[in-house]
Amino acid sequence: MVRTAVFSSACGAPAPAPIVRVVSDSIDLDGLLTRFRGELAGTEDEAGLYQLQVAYLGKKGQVTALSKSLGSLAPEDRKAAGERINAVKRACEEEIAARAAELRSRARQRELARIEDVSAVRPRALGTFHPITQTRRALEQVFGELGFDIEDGPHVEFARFNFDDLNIGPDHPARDMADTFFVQPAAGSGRMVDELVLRTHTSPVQIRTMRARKPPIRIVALGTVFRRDDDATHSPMFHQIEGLCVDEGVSMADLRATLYRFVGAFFGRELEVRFRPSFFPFVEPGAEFDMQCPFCGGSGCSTCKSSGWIELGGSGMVHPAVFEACGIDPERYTGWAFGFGIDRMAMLMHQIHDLRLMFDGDIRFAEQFPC
Ligand code: FA5
Repeated sequence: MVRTAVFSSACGAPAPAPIVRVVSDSIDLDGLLTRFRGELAGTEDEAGLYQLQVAYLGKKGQVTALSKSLGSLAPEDRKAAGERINAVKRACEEEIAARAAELRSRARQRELARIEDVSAVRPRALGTFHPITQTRRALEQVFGELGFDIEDGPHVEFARFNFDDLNIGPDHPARDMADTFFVQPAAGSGRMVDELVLRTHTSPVQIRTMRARKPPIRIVALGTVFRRDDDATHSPMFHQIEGLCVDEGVSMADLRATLYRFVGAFFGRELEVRFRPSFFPFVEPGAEFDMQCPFCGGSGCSTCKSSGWIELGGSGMVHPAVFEACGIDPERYTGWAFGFGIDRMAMLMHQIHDLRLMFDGDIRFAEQFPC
């Protein structure tokens, strides 16, 4: 029997409009469910599903409204009505979830159909770091582990920091136009500027560091430098690493021990280090330093040209004139510095014989050095 009991307010006043007949028959609940299913079948995307969910199960949704109206039923009818409304609610929830899964699956099928042969998709080639970047990072890591801070400096540098404060006087050949790229101040700027150059080495970072910090200092600076050079082993743009240590009582023995520790950690085996007297205006005494060849261990091979040694770079004790230019007392402090080419180190490690290959930008070259 269809009882057309309409929900009414608890105080007995007539309800504003019939909501649905739920008591003891299922006509309107069935009708609601039928309507819901019709709308669900016509829903083709996630946004539509969401709207449907709100319309039926949301705070102001049709099913929720029925639940809220239970209080207006006769007490003996409430339990049965509540169970039936809950069953409808569960059915709506389950069917929405099933439809969502169906829509997702269909979307995936469409996507797979679009790609004709999944196995024919070629994996995208991953890039690698340039061998110079790889070498630079490895150097940073080793010196970081040895307790050095990493410092940086600008590529366009004051001639004073690049030359004068490093005890490189006005007549030094490095200051010649044939060796150095000079930077012109903007025409008509009317400003008095110090002479600017593209830094020819990383040694001006020594000056910047000692002007900014008081000893103890233990830093490395890695970066790009520029010189008017161009052949198979010299590039106009290349990379150097600079090391600087300043403190009381620092000696050349500390420098040798540090370089020894560095090559051992970098090449993963014990290698001797040796000095050969040399001249750099900013150190006294100055020395070139070599390491035992990491490929033959010193017995002689084609890489070390049968000498057993590989030349690495320049080094020495910081010149008192450099300390004075930076406001550091040379009576109290001593220090050492070293510098060498990162590109040459990368060439050595990868047995590359022409430096220009590094800068040609040929992807086939770069691909040979996966990291
Ligand atoms: C210097 O540049 C000094 N500033 C190094 C130094 C630092 C000495 C601290 C003492 C104390 P040199 O001009 O020799 O030194 O260059 C150092 C290294 O840079 C060389 O051994 C070489 O490996 C590399 N190099 C120099 N010129 C080029 C170039 N044109 N292309 C590639 N690498 C180069």
